[in-house]
Amino acid sequence: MISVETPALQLLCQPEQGQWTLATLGGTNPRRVKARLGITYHREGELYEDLANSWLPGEVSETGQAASPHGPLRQIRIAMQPNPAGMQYEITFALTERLPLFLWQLKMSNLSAKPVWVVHLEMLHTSAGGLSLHPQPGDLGFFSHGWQSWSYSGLYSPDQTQRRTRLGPIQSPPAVNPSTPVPRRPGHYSSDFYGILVDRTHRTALLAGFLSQQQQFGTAEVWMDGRPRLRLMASGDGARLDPGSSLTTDWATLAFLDLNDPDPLALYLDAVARQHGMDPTLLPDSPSGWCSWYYYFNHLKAEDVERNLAEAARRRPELPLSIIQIDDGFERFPGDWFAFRPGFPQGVEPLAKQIRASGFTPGLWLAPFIVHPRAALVHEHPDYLLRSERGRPVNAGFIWDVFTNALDLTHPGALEYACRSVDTAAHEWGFPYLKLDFLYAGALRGAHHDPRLTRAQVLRRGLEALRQAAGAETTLLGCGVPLGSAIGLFEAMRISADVSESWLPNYRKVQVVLSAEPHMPSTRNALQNILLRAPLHRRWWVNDPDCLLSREDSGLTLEEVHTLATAISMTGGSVFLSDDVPALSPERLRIAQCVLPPIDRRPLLPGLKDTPRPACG
Ligand code: 9PG
Repeated sequence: MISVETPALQLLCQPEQGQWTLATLGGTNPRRVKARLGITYHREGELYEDLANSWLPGEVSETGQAASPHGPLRQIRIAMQPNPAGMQYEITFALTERLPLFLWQLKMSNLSAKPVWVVHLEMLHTSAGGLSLHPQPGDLGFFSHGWQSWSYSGLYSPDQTQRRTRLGPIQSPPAVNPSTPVPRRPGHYSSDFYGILVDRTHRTALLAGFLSQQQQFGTAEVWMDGRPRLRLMASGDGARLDPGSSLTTDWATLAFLDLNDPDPLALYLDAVARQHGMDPTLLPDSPSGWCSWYYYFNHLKAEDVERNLAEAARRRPELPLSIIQIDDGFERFPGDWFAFRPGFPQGVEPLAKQIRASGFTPGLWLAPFIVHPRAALVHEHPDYLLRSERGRPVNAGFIWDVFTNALDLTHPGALEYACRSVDTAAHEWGFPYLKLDFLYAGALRGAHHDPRLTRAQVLRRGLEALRQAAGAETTLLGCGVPLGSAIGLFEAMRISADVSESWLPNYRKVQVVLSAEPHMPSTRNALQNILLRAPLHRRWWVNDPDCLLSREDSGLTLEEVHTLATAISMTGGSVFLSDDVPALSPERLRIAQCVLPPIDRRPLLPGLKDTPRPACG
């Protein structure tokens, strides 16, 4: 038994039993997690599971102190002898001295002569009865955090079934992490990057997650049928670990939260920012602007941009917008970034000049990782596409009325091509503000050109390359991005599903079946994440709650427009109007004026983590 403690927490390790216990110290309400680890991999066609029972033989353990972005750590490091299969493991447990945070990390080295394929690294599964938030049982809930910008985030009571898409290959590739289980029974929930088990009766909670997502996608899973159980996984994605190579997980973390604290997530969210070397005070102010998408969609023409620009310039004193952002609709097909549609005979460069000359910042949409199947790129560079084991381009979801494909970012030519679109838009066409969309397409499953990387590594490296291509002077808004992968690389981030001209999801005005879809464009779905992800604002980036549709004929009622305007405004993120500005009535213009300029303060949302509300729609 080895132990280490800080004023707030105590960790007990039992290497011979492969078990550890984290307990709170002091206070009237002792809380405890007793857990095990497990690593699963394939070797020569057989499945192995290591670390599940014992961390012996031949371990060397040491306790010590180390520096970290979170201040001094008290550590226990257990370095094991290689096992008979030639796998060697090292486990590092750490308590932060000044904060009540517990961190741990696994390292796996392949010292054998054969490659292995890593399935998953189970960072934690609680032992029977090993999870206690309070001596008396309480009314439990689980906060599930969606994978990417558009994916549903919300709190569940044990009698609810987790919201999921029923549209399989149409919606799952964009919205769902393929390594995160999709629970179908009440009481069983999953969450991406971090999740929170809440005891609403005793106003306490346990957050389980990761401080970064640079190495593996992380998933928290909870069972609340009976005594609660928790599991935390890092996905190996079947990536190959060659002889002589090793892998290390991102830091996993557990934090006991106090729900009476008005800002209970600060402990975790600030630690994640620090882990990425971020200083949130250096983030730009929340911007305001106009976006073409939700009025013109992809029927946009250059003259529509010009008319709205002229109107925005005329109304500038009473309508303080700063960015004029051209969305999807200028390019021939997503993937063909250097060929324009007939509505943009001169491309977008002259528009950037006009926008700048009128005193606004030119913004442009790009989707550098997704490929429309009719793009010329598909024939010019078939090797750039991510393919399945059988050689078929993988499905990136049903978007723009077609099943789309994606680039294989481990192919150097493909990544270079993606970066060239960003570099050209920023440095040749003159757009200092870029909305980079559909970035989840860089994290799909497939037979990658380089099979040694996890999907999280492929995506993070792809995003880092885009950041470098854009240059430090360009402002990047991420959209459709797995959130944990983007921290520290984007100034602004879409944190919700698309708003739409309808409260409920629909396809060509058909609502049946689709109204329960949780991630599809719809004003209700957007509002859910605008509220639930408000605490991320000015911590990980500037939140983008998507656009305000103010016009009379959008299909939203006046009350719905008011609700959207209020949520966008009160949660402090960017404020973008997406109407035909010259056609707005004075009353509807007034709604936009009321929410400008952006408030830019992070709100406190009492009760967010301990009631099922807001349960929009
Ligand atoms: C441009 C749009 C806008 C918008 C983005 C993104 O699930 N879906 O099928 C789906 C389609 C489009 C979409 C989101 C989801 O919208 O969020 O602001 O830029 O692309 O095509």
